[in-house]
Amino acid sequence: GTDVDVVVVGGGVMGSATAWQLAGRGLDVVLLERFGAGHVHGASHGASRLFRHTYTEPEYLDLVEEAGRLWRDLEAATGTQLLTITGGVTHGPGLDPHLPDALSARGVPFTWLEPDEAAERWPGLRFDGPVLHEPGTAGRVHADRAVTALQDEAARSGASVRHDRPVRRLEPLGSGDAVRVVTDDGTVVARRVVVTVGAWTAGLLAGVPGFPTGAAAWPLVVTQEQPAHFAARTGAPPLDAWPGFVHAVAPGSWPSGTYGMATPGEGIKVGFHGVGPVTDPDRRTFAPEPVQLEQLRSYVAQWVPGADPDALDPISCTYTTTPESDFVLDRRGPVVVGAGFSGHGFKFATAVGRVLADLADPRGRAGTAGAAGVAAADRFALARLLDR
Ligand code: PYC
Repeated sequence: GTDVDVVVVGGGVMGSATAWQLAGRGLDVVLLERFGAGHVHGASHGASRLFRHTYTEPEYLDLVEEAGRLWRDLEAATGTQLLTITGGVTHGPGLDPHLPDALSARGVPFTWLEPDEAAERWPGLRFDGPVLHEPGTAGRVHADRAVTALQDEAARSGASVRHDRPVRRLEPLGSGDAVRVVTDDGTVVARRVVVTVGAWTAGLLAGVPGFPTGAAAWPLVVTQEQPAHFAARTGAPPLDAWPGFVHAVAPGSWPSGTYGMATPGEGIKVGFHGVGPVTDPDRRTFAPEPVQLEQLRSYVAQWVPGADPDALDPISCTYTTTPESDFVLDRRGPVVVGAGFSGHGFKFATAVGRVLADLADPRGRAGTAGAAGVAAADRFALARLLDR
């Protein structure tokens, strides 16, 4: 027999959202997180993440629209503000020329501004060519509050949320319809397991039938990224008047893009997207790489006149990146995997939780991401990553 319906391994935002969805459906769920609440070892800590619709792919547009509705549902259920609309701007020579059509086709409102008009409107920033402004549907997700809200709601629906519980092994049982989850304090047998462990994905799944035996077979690159919080300069616009921003530099040049947003309580977060050194999540130094930090300071000096490049507080987090930056949302046997969020996943977390819950629901027939209702979800299939 089994002890529970589903064990979710990994209590970052993706696992917490999955546990929230599963418990809300009346399933018996255990969420196991290896570190303490609010830890900084993964990719879900800190106060803010960008929320924006600036994608051209229908799969991501579907997901972000659903995620926006679900963030609002979670806010209503918890009485906590989780998504603040500040507007968002995208500029730079790498701005995808297909974006306007993709947004228009969805009815996502946006306007174009000349760079000097935009600089007048947001004097904390400088702009590099025409600026696409998404005024009413972009902003920031309150990241650490969101993780807490998801876990609280999961627990309110009956999930058991356990911190400081590293999972050592997953052992699918002979019948193929249950998994023994081995921890230091014993085992739990579940009908399904959801693995949402970010940088630890290849390690935890090594040797589980249906998955590659060694980390080398997973084209997942784990990097240590190092955005920073910069203090606003005296006279800069108030923090709640800053838009989220993405500066898309030309493809192939370095860095490929820079992003940022004001984060009340922390300052102005600015980071290069996905350029950090490859790391081992168990052997990270958390120390900023000095050349990149210097490049970030000089970026801020040039492009973010409202922030003080000399008053900064570095952040360290991981990215787990797939070859095309597409997520993995799929199931093999009783094991469901959500991985490879490639530094752009947080905004989608509530919808990702819904997809992973569909895949994991032992009463459902959703054996693949496609069946779980993600349009053309081939994009998210494990085979795309592993069987290349
Ligand atoms: O997807 O908007 C994004 C993002 C911002 C920083 C990293 N990714």
